[in-house]
Amino acid sequence: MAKGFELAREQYAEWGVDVEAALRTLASVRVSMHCWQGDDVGGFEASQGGLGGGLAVTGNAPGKARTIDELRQDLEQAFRLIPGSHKLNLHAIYGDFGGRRVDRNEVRYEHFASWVGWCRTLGLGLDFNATLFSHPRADDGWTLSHPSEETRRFWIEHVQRCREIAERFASELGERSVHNLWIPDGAKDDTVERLPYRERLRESLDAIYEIPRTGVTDAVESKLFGIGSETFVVGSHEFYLAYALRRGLALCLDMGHFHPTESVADKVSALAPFFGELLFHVSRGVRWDSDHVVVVNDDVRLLAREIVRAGLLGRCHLALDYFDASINRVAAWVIGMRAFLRTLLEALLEPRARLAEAAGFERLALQEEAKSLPVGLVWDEHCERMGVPPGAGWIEEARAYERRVLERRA
Ligand code: RNT
Ligand code: ZN
Repeated sequence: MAKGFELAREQYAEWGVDVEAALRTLASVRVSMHCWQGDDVGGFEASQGGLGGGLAVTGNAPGKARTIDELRQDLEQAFRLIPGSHKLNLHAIYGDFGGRRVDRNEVRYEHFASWVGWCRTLGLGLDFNATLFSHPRADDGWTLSHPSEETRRFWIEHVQRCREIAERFASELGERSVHNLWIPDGAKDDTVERLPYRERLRESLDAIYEIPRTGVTDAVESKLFGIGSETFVVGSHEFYLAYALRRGLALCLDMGHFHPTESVADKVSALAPFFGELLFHVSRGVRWDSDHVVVVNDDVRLLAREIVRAGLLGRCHLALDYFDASINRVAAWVIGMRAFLRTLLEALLEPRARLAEAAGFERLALQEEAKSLPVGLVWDEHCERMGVPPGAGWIEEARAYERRVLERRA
């Protein structure tokens, strides 16, 4: 055990914090890592028309995974540098389609069976997302709220099948599978009609969630605006908040999907009295983009702290959601996962009892003093115990992988 860690443990003990307990809790947290950072939300469908739904990935770092094997190789490398045991978050376009054209309303468990086997070997859980973008039937900007009944039916069928697949994930792996639904529906300019779109979305959702799926947490994700849906988003926060409550679904809060000064952290305790489960898309909004690589910043810190303070780790599903093609994609995963886990550790190490007891100026003063407690030393110890490089030690390995594998994918 490193000397630094022992000192840190003593220092935390003086503040009334049990470092070993914090480390045990951290080791039990399973974060869902998004597959789509590995290939710029491309997926493996036989016919690809490019990224849609107002999502944009910028950058051209070498080594984007082009096949399922390359993506798995990259994921394995990332997980070797991330402490703990986690989950993989798949989108429906990432099936093992074997080069065959499988339309969205035809996806079946068989197309994902090889992912389940792969996850089982690595001890990973598996979450799922229906994909309602990057498809000719979504090109005009509408899916589940589409004026055409035929188009709505097509997408309803897709999501129903995805929930079935998630149910199978859960039973195969013996761990709950989160199925999250985000749709791009919205308009660049005034549609004149708003209510009909929302009524149609509500009807589509009623059809989708009619049959309960065992072991599946169904979540719905709102958005403030997207590229091309600046004026109107059908699935807004209020819409899904109301729908999820009425229907008993989980709510997904993406940190990049709210007004910049709105605190997602504050929503935790506002929603917890009404929701059994919540899903967070941990992300970083920068100007118009909602999906920059996660780093340790105040937004993430406050969110982690709120979840931990309220004792809600067991009811919150934590997933990453961002895509950056301007840097090494494997490193982008590692940076985000390590940053988020380190933030959770910081929250777990907060001298909660001591701060809660303090009155008047003392609480603020102690909060400030607590900011210089040695989280980094505890984090390094956690990495060592989990068998991954501590500190900046992982960077060399990521570089080597870049040279050995990524740069050779031309
Ligand atoms: C889009 C949503 C959604 C997607 C992924 C790919 O704004 O955040 O979660 O990022 O489903
Ligand atoms: Zn999201």
